[in-house]
Amino acid sequence: MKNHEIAYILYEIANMLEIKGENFFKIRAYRNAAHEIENLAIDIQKLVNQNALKEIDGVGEAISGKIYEILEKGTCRYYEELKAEVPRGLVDMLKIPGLGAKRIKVIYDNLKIASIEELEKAANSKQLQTLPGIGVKTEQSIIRGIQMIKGRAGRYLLSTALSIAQDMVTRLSSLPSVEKAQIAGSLRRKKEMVGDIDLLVVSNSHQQVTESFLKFPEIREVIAKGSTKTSVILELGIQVDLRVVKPESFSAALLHFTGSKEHNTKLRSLALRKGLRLNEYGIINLDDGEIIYPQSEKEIYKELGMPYIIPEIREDTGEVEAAMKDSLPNSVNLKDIKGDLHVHSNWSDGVSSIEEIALYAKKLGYEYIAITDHSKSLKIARGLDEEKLKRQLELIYELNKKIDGIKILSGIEVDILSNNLLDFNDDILEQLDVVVASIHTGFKQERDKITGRIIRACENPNVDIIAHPTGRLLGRRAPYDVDMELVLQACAQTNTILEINSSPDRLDINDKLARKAKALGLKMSINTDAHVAERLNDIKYGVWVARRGWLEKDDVINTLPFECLLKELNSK
Ligand code: DGT
Ligand code: CA
Ligand code: CA
Ligand code: ZN
Repeated sequence: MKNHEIAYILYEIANMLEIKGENFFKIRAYRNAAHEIENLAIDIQKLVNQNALKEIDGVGEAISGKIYEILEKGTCRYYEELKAEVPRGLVDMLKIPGLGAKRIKVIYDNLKIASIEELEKAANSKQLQTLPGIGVKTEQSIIRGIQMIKGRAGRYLLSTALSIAQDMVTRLSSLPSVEKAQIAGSLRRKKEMVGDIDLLVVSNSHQQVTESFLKFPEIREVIAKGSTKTSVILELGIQVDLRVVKPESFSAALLHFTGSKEHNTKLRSLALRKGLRLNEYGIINLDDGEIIYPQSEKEIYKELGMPYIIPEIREDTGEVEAAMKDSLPNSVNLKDIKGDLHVHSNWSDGVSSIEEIALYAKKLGYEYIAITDHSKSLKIARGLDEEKLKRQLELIYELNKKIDGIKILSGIEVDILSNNLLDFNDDILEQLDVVVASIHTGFKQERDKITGRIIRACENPNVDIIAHPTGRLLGRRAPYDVDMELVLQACAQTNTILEINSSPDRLDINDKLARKAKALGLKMSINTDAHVAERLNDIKYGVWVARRGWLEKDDVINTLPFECLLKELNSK
């Protein structure tokens, strides 16, 4: 059990106690303990081993007993009893902004409403405003609150969903009744955020697979159990749809459940024009009613008269038409990447030393790696001043003599200051191999101002790359108000490279912007912005953005061999 899993259960207990109308202090005690555990710097199991659980603020006799129980069994009796007693939907309703436990209880007691869907219907049909303590205004605010969580809830970072899904695929694959298990849906298309996890399993025994699957300990709730599909909600809130298919239908099912729906629809109407019906079981010839079971997705595309289309671009944004004309992109691959041009070391706010980073990059098979620590104004990130940067340059020079098989490029992530200027003068910047410029302050400035700051940076001949151009954090922070059309134009005019930041919560620029940038002839660099050597592995997320943006190897400068890269960086 991880700390956050234990914290989750304690929060849930607090929520259910609140719905039940229990004592305020008791509820607060559970919330406080959950909060402390969530923020603990060490693994809670270690504290237990040292018999030091009660040293956590807010953890007394009662709560520590439950933590022991949870660590041992994955859950505790108290939690299970509460879950049996309090309808799940009521706890979910607590997430609606402006709706507290008291009102939820009033609504439940009077109308027996126990889910957000029912609540939304009741609010829309004006049933809530008649209840004690709830007027027209509250009803309206409940409607807005539901809309808000609907827009946000239910979408998860690709990285989160992928690690859960891969773990499940491994366990499913090891079941004796399972021939093969595979990820489908938007997760296979590598969308930046996904609605749920779609899994496809090949087996001759649907029932055995389903039975074993439902025993997975992280399942909180079963929401549908049919003859072809089982849907569950995990403790973390994410939904998993499991479909079991017969071996002969695997490829047709994979194509179908990978989607997108729009891509499928287009393929199906194309098939019909050829006298074929395409569905999740196979391809039916409408003349003689015979069914073909294709051996691969490629065979299906071939049957429809086109080459294989990679999952990442199956969004019906022109890929089928391009395939018919045999003009699909020759998509960039992970193995094309020869280096990373945006990495932080322990000289600023990173964790790894430059040597560790270089050796890790070498292990990944890279030819080069750029060290781009923060610049002096970014105090919270321990940005480097001119003096420290000079010393770093000397160290990089030495390390390059010492380490074979990888080139370390000197660089900086120079701040684009709120006043339009860069954090370093040109005489400093021109000494570096790579200059990455980015915004870390003044996010709330007006559109013209922010756009102007970035364009000004593009105009500086020493700036090679604009990093995380929109500043968004997925699910947490909207982009700052920047006119990306103008930024793209400025990059095109000044020969400035745009970054695809691979950090899973950034993915900035996104797939759509990448495609636009390519259309303007821009070059991009897929960088990790890693702050610890292992995170150089995040590069795959950036490659997926690039593939979704129809990019080819030539559009990405860090696919170039070392000498060509230097030429490209010096060409501005
Ligand atoms: P998501 O989950 O919102 O991130 O997006 P998807 O694409 O994973 O959507 P999901 O999970 O509802 O369905 C998985 C795939 O199943 C979808 O991409 C295509 C296929 N599919 C689902 N419903 C339909 C449908 O009504 N018609 C067709 N043609 N395909 C469907
Ligand atoms: Ca899905
Ligand atoms: Ca689904
Ligand atoms: Zn950075």
